[in-house]
Amino acid sequence: MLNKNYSLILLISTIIGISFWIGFNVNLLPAEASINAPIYDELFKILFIIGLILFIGMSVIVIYSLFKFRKINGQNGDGIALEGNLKLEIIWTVIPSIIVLIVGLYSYNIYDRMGGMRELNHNHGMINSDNNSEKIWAGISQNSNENSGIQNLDIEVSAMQFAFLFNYPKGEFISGELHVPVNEKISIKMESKDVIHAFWVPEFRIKQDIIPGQPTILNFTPTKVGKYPIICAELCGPYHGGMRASIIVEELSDYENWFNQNKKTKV
Ligand SMILES: [Cu+2]
Repeated sequence: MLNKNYSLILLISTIIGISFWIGFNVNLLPAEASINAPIYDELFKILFIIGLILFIGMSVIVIYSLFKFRKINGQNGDGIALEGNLKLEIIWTVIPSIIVLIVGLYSYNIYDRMGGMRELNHNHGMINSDNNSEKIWAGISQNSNENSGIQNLDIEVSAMQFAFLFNYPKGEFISGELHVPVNEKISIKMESKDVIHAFWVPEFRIKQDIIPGQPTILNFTPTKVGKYPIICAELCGPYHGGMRASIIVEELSDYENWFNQNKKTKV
């Protein structure tokens, strides 16, 4: 009996060990290109490991049962039916409850660290004083209380069937590509011209709905120079699948060059 218990503990520890190893060494996610990405990936790893423990554990039980409980020659039934097993029922209620509770609290902590619980405000008031009183409905606010030191960084996103347009009010121009400098706090204000869309950058691990009549904001800090896809993540019509744009993260000097080339010269 003692031996059986030891091998069971050994088996469970091996499964947990393998799951942790895979969880920390197999990366299924795209590049981490914003401050939010590593925070989000922490949660993903934990969920992935829990999933792996369950998957490997169940597979082992199924394969074991296939051999252990095979029909023996001459056997004509399933044997005496089992009824109730209080110990087992307590175990399979308590353990999942604890896991779900921990995942819930941990997800809250991750959302908080990503800025989800912070008060929203937006610095677009400088362009149009009316904006100060405008109600912002929702968004992730990573850096609401701090201002980026960079000028010309106000960006307004318009979403429509089936495109994103990026308005740079300080330069009075509209772009089809979103350009932002690396390692700067970016705050975008988003509005929809028609139906609900969503602004999703997988490499940044952020997604925010864009809702007609209710401006939303999204704050993020890109950490890696490169070109990443912006994908509409809300089924918005027949060409929803083609509703994509690009975000180009570049060094500050490159961003300023691009901005200066595009801005309308003031008379
Ligand atoms: Cu869309």
